[in-house]
Amino acid sequence: MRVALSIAGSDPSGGAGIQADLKTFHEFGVYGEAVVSLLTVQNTCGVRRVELVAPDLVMEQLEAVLDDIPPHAAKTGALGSSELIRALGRAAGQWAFPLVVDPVLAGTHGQPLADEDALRAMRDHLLPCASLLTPNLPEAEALTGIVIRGPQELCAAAESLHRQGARAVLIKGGHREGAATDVLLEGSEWFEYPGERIETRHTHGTGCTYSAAIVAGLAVGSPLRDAVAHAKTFIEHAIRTAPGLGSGCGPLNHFRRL
Ligand code: PXL
Repeated sequence: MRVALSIAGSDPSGGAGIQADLKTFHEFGVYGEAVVSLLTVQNTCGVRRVELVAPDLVMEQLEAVLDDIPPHAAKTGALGSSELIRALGRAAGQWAFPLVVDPVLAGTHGQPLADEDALRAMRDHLLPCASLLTPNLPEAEALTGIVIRGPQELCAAAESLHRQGARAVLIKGGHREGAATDVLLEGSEWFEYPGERIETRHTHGTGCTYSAAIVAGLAVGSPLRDAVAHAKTFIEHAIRTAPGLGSGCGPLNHFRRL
């Protein structure tokens, strides 16, 4: 049995955060573990409250899991505080399994899930431990200070994040105009994942689900470029067949075939 771990926030509506990650791990046939970093109070219409879990409590959850059922790959999602991010950075330096860092700065409706200090801590302490960093366009801009207007700036941002220590960088095109094409920089190699733009408001948890699908692929030993390709196919299907739940920005279809 292959094992994947998510260190992320809770979304009680089940579409994003650890709930999305666990559903995705399960769908990929991987045993899922989840360490909770923060609690949101939200539904498909918006986030009403965010409560951070004390960093020492998060680290204790993590130690308990790592002592007993170490994962084959892990991811981080919304982490909240700079203190937790620094503690995770110190721990992650020792890990032998790949770590995907999804540098979540905001929820689906733009509600902040990280402040300026957390952004700096992510850049300085967690990014250098990332086997893969998966920013969307606003996150890539915030982490690099580069305004991304086209492919040239997008590549410059990926190179900058790679220079800052991320072994690979996947910049997601969901926030671009036109096609939702993603670009992967792995070492010195570039890969492009073309994607159709799907017109829908049901995109809640897309980033979480995408990075979880990549982690599941890494947990079963797929090369990164293949894990991203499979995850991209999965996420496109999940968006296209979203069940339309809730009266706001609804969740995806986390089932592979339904
Ligand atoms: O998709 C970003 C995200 C991450 N983590 C939690 C969230 C969201 C988006 O709403 O709720 C817990």
